Amino acid sequence: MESKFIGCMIGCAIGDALGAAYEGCPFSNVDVTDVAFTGRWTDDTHMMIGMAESLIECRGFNGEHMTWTFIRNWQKEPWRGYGPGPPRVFRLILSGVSWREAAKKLYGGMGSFGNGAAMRIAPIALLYHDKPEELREVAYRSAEITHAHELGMEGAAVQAYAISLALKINKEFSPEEYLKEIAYFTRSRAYRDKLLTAVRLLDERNRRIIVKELGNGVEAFNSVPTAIYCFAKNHEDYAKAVLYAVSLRGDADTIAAMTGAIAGAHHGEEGIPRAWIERLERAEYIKKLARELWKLKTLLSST
Ligand code: AR6
Ligand code: MG
Repeated sequence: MESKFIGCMIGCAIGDALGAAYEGCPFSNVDVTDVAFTGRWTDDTHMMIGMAESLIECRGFNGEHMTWTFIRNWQKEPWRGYGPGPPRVFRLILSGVSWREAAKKLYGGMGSFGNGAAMRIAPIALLYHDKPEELREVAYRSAEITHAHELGMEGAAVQAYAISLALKINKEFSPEEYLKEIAYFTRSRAYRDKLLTAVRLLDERNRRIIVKELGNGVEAFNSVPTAIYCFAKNHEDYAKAVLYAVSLRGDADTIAAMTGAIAGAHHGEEGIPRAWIERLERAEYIKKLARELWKLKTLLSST
């Protein structure tokens, strides 16, 4: 299980870094490779790291602490490619708005439904993987810090649940059952419909149809089901799953980060190409956080 914790966090960062070169590229049915892989990751991994740091320091979820950890990390490296929403939330908090209220002020008072809350969720998925209802609640509360729209929050819970299931996959794995189980977990019709559409598309070879039906955008509902689909379709191999996710273009770094977290949770560190890990920025630090989360999980389970 320790290797799966590492695989999940490293897998997320590698997906992010692989996809970064293709973010926003126009759609093409052509395969992608790792030639442009520099190992440099973006906001997805930066926020995942902040989430892990806060969980470890507080021995569990603490919303205020996590908020300030996100803010401090962003202040140190604001150039990581953040979406427009989170920095606006951070500036509001720095100007005196409560961390509980700031995210609700965005997008005309609706809050954000961007995929930013889902892309960073791996550490929460790992720490709460054996308690689905607590996992859902904590995922919502962590999402709300920057993504107060219910579809943004739901994306985080759906991605967290997809990771938690991937940790437990055994030999009788059925991609169809996997997608259906997540579809039954979600409380949102929008996600359920997409996940059931994903079941129907498992054998579809035309990527244009996948993008048209599931989406490849920055909205959580146009990327979380797509990322889960990329894993379900390519579950036998980590590298195949993330490269497939990148090949859908659009919000490639975030979709591949989410696919990578799920595939890494399933295959563990050993399932990820070593050459990629060696080139990954701050890989040792990310591994250290994953190990500490695993230790914390063991400690919490024994008390
Ligand atoms: N109404 C309309 N559009 C919205 C709404 C809304 N309520 N909420 C979000 N959007 P944001 P993120 C659209 O700004 O989720 C980085 O590249 C809007 O177009 O909250 O953290 C990451 O790597 C908005 O700009 O940021 C990810 O790829 C967009 O969704 C991505 O950005 C993103 O929401 C994550 O961004
Ligand atoms: Mg990014």
